[in-house]
Amino acid sequence: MTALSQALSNPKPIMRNCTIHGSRNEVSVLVINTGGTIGMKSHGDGRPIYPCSRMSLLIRALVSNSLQYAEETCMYDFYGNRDKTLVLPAYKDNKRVVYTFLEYSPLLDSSNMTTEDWAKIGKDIEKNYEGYDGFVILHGTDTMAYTASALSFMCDHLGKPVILTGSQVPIYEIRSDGRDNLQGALLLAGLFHIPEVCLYFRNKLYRGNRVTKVDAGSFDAFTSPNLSPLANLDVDITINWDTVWRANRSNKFAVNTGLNRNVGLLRLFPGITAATVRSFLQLPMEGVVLETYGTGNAPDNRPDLLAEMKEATDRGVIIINTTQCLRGTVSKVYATGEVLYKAGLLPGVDMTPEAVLSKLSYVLAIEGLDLQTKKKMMAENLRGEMMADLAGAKLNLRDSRFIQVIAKSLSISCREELVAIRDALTPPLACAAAKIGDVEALKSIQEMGSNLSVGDYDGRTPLHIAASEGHLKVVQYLLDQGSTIHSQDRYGDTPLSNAVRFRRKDIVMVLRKGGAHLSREQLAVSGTELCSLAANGDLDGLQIWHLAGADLTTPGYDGKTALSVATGAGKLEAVALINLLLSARDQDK
Ligand code: ASN
Repeated sequence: MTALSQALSNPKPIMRNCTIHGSRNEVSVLVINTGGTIGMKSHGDGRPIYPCSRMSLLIRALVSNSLQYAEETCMYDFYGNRDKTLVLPAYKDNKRVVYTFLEYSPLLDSSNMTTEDWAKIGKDIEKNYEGYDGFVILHGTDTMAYTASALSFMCDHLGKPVILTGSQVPIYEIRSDGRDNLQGALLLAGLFHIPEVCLYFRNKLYRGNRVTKVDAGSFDAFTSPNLSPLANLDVDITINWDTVWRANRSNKFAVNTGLNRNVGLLRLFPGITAATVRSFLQLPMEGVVLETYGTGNAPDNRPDLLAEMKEATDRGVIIINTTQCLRGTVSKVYATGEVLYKAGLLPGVDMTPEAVLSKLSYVLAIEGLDLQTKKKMMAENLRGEMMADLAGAKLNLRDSRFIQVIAKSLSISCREELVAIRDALTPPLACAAAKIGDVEALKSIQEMGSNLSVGDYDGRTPLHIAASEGHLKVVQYLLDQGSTIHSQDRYGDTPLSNAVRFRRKDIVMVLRKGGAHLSREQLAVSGTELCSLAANGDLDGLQIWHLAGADLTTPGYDGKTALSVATGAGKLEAVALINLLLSARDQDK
């Protein structure tokens, strides 16, 4: 028997300590190895280093401490991939990250990456989305910022961490940064609910569409010039939760692989000719990132250049004005900037060139949109790629009567202390508002700048509580605000498993629409649960498990199915319901 068939026929692995109510001591991360220096090796004879396959086996030798645990516990991942599955030493709360490699062939130096490779990565995340808690993409550093930006736009309604990392020195060499980078990315992807496409490098987690590679020879290869890191991995791990971007969760996660390749980057320089600009803007060009000077300025004494740009924007080419400076934003302070907008360009605010290019590629590929809508999308903040328009959205801690009174009684007036009070007080307040179904209270708490995804002392978030209590409007509001849909409380429960337990059908449906799913551990015990519901003729229970995504044909611990149990127990209504649900499912297929 092969390891794979053995694992599939005897799935004792990482499901062993988990039930729908039980806590999970292991979280799982899929590592997609696309190539890059991190997995390269040297021939030892002066020839260039080359991408080396079977990384999971080679890494085993580097992580023998956790190998023993993997051997003892007979570790496999969901699909029974034993050879490709490894485990990190336990972290806080005794949690371990189990990680499985999916290795591409050929492994690429990232200079060879194309839009097809981005689509492949996106599709693999989509295919494996429900089987893992997070994703790490191993990637070369040279074009990592482009891939991270592109994935951020391709991933719609993302609810789990997708973290790109790599290294400057191969992981098999003695002074490699690869081990730390991989380990940090795994911890973050497995243990923290940061539902973004990110890039982790040298102890810092960045938003993927905010980074740029700035150093070819330093371990500090990346920077995020206009947004502070989402997390710092120093002695302690500090997550800047206020900065984390949360996508709206009213729909399921999906990956858009359509990307328009008729886009380009043009860097302005003194003396550039109108002929160069004209030939660059020729058909089939549809979207251009123009890198201009300072705050987005170009010569206003060159009508020939401006005429070329105007002619192109009139034809429908979208040209975005960005700055050549590493840091800062474009604005209209100078006449030399204003002329560009008169020529039909759009401001790129503080986006990196990598982000604008991939945003153009994504927006231009969306079918059925007119030019105006595409331009509007380019000006909007779609994935946290640009500075938000802060007008009217100021942190109004002092407006909150409640916080004000407490601050006054504690003689507190400085902003830092007010923020500390807010962060200490608002999570339980938000949970209390969710418990009584008070959407208005939640809105005010959010207006104070609070994070509605933070849990109470048991890790129960407002979404867990509203789902348990059956407050549909609160659930919908929280999902619209991007609350974390997959978070688990200390008992391993998610909002969906709470809604199942408390029989909230409407909420199960809304959560499922937003991409919530039972974990593989919960699915593994679902057969036994369904049999017991069938034995009791519990129609409601059967229906709700079905709505939550359980397969009614999953056998229970003794191999019997819910249908055979209901038949044996003479529960005719249950038999009829199961048959009805199964035939409806078959018709949907
Ligand atoms: N050339 C390599 C790549 O981008 C550089 C690296 O990964 N450090 O694949």
